[in-house]
Amino acid sequence: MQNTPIAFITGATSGFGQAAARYFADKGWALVLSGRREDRLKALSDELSARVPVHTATLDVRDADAVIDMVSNLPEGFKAIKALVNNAGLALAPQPSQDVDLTDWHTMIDTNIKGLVNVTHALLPTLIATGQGASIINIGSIAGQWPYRGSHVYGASKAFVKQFSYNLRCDLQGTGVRVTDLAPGIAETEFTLVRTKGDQAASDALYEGTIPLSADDIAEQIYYIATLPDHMNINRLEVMPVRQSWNGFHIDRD
Ligand code: NDP
Ligand code: 8X3
Repeated sequence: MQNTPIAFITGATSGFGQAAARYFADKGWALVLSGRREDRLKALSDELSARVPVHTATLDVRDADAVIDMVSNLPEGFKAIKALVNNAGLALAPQPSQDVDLTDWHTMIDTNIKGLVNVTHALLPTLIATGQGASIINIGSIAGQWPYRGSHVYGASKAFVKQFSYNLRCDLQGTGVRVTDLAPGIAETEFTLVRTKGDQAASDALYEGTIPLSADDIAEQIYYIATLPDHMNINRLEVMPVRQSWNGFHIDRD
């Protein structure tokens, strides 16, 4: 246990976070896993804890006090975090800005921006203490770089993730802690089900007839970033499926 590296993964109840938990467990890492759905955390812990040490905590990343409490009370053996995977996040409201409820914008800001900041702030002292070889892997998105209709606050929140990652790197210069903005394109998870508020047909239609990224594809990239030689930092890694590329500009005509 002494030399077992520990990964702290938010949003481990589904999609990328869950796949990353499995991937890191396969490689022998100890895990601190969080998310709001307790039953899923328990199931994942039951699955993985026979192989590696696992600590789970039901956590809403929007609750700054709860984040501080959880991080301050990590049990012995789970304190020396080596990789923070800031993955918890969501998109809501695929319709244009003018048709979106303000509460949906607030939820994305509170989760994707404030939640990520809450967790990062709580774990920075730990990561700096780990020093050389520690990583913060922030899950951004292609939406943080490329505009498209219906992306509004979601894409803007991921642009925050990108710039925050770069700025953190400046402040962490000399500590050995790496920071990466991992920016995936379309990937089949529960993401679109959440974005459409439970419209399974819309989710199925989005992924139908193409080959999106899988959660396992992204888990592999997360692990790759976390295990690079200590002197290397990938600043931003944008990954799309081959069958996704950019759209053209829209021109309004008479
Ligand atoms: P999923 O919906 O499958 O997983 C999202 C995870 O985030 C869940 O585990 C969920 O857990 C957690 N989460 C959401 N809100 C909160 C919260 N307030 N507090 C704690 N945990 C929360 O989607 P993905 O795996 O696809 O998404 C993971 C990340 O990847 C997100 O940041 C997303 O924006 C990003 N992304 C996704 C892409 C895609 O196409 N799928 C592409 C690019 C980026 P619970 O509900 O149990 O709290
Ligand atoms: C979401 C990626 O391709 O749906 O982060 O815009 S995409």
